[in-house]
Amino acid sequence: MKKLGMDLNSFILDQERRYPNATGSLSRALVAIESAVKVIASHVRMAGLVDILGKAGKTNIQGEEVQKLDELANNLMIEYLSSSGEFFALASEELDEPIFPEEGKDAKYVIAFDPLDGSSNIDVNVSIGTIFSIHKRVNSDSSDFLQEGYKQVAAGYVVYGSSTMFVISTGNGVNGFTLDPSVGMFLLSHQDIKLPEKGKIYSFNESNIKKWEPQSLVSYVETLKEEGYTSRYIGSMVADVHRTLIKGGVFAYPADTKNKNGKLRLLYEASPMAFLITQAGGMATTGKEDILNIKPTDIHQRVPVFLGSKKEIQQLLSFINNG
Ligand code: P6P
Repeated sequence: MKKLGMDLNSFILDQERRYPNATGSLSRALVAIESAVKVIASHVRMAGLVDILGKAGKTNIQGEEVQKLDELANNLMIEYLSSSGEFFALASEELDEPIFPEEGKDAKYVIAFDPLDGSSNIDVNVSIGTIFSIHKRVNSDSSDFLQEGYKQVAAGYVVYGSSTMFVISTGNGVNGFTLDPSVGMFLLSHQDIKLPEKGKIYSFNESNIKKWEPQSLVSYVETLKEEGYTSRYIGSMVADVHRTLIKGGVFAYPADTKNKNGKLRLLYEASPMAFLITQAGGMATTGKEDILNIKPTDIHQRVPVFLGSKKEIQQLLSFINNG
C-alpha cells in the first residue's frame, strides 16, 4: 500500500500492528533514536558556524564549552537512549566498554551505534552519518553484543547530506524517511527500497590498491573498469553505502597488508549495513563469509567489507575464490 509521506512515528506504530503480541517496546526504542538524531542533525547543520560560535574544546560567544561534534553526538545518543528505558546496554564507537543505563534494567534490547561516522569530513561539508544496530537482550551482559548480524531486530542509519534521511529495516524490507525541517518530521520518501540487480558504480579507496589482500581484487576492479563502471568514493561509509543502496554497484573496504581485518567495525558499521543491503536484495560479505553470519568476538572488531548488488558481489567472490 502506498504510504509515501507518512511520518516515521506513524510508520513505526503501523509496523507494530503486524505483531499482535508487541508490547510497543521496539517502537519506543526507535522513537528514542529518532529524537536523538533530530538533535544531532540540528548541530551538524550548524557545524560550519562553529568557527563563529567557538572551536570545539573552546568556548563560544556565549562563553559555553563547544564540544567536538562526534562527542556531542555520542552524548546525545547516550542521553536519549538511556532515558527511553528501552535499552539494557549501549555500545558505542566512542566508548571502550558498553554502558548499562539505570533506566534500562528491565529493557528487552541492546544497541550498538556509531554516533557520527565519517566525522573527519565535517570540516569540508561532506555527508556524514549515524549508524545503529539493535539486538535482543539474551544473557544480560556484554555478550549480548556478540550475536550474529542475522539476529538483528532492527538496523538503520541517518545520513546528514543534502537532506537528512533516516533509513531503517526491522526485517520487513528497507524504508527511507526524509526530514522536513519545517515541521521537524521524518516523512516516508523511499518506500520498500530494492537494490538494482546490477549497478554501474564501484566504490573502493584505490590509493590502497598495492596493499589490498587478496590481490585478485586488483583484477576485479580492472574488469569493472573494462565493463564501463565509474568510480565514486566519498570516504564516508554512510554516504557510500546510501548511494549503493539507491543506485546499486559495489562498496568495499578490503583488508590490506596494514589492516589485516580492514578498517570498518563489525558491530556498528558492517553488520547493520549488511542487514540493510541484504533486506534490500543485495549481498554483504567479508570475501570469505557472509557478514551477517559472523559470530563477533569483540565489540570493536574490524572486518573486510564488500557489499552491494548481487551481480557485482557474485563476480567479486568468483575472483577471490579463483585467485
Ligand atoms: P579511508 C570514515 O573515517 C570511515 O570510518 C568510514 O566512514 C569510511 O568508509 C572509511 O573510514 C574511509 O576510510 O581510509 O578510505 O579514508
